[in-house]
Amino acid sequence: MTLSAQALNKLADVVLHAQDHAHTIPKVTLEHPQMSIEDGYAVQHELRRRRILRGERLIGLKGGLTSKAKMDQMGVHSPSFGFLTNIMASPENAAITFSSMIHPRVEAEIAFVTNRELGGPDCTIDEVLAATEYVIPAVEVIDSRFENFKLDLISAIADNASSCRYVTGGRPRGARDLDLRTVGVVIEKNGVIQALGAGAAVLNHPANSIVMLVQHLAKYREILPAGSFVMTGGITEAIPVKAGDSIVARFQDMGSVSLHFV
Ligand code: 0L1
Ligand code: MG
Repeated sequence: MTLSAQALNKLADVVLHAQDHAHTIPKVTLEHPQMSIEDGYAVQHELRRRRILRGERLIGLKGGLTSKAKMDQMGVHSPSFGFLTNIMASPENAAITFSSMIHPRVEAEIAFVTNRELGGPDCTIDEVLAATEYVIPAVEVIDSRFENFKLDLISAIADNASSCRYVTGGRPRGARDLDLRTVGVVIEKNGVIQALGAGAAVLNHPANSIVMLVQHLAKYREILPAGSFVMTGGITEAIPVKAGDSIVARFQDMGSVSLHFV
């Protein structure tokens, strides 16, 4: 860690204010170029602590930047992790208020719900699949608080991996009833296909995103508890949206997720 407790708290103030009031801020690494990834997570952990203190419930975790398309789009080379609270959840067919966000983008993801604790640095894909109650289609709405969505890995981590909203839908399926690598996904905006891909775009297998998350948690002596909801990361690049746009993400053999922006 390179940041003092005082600097870390000040950054948490600034980022949380930007998240709450939907305004942009400069990348946190501009003021603190020496910041490390650990510092980024320290800011994120402070955001989580404050959100829970003010009454939000922790619903789950997410892997971000887990596909080559996303890494290329954002110019970074490794995944990030973030947290999800109840105020970020929106129901299927939700009308999402565009003015509560800055420059949102949507991405189609496969989410997992676990039924057994996962922990340790040696977690495997097989252990993740064996500990999965079901997988379910999801759309994440990300909204970087950084100007022009220009970010670096450390800044994105400090901004809770751009978390903003998420919607689940379609049909829950057993993780071993599908080949999650070849599950196809098509994402449409206003009836026009914007991007398509398959589950393997996420680290060769979406369950690998959870393996990496569990390894990440192990560094902080944390585990992924039974009953966790985890979004594994966008299968394609993220699609920009504006007020009036309707999104449908169609998942092969898993149904679809719809939402629109008002
Ligand atoms: O869910 C994501 O992939 C977001 C990671 C953070 C970077 C970004 O805003 O794309
Ligand atoms: Mg995502």
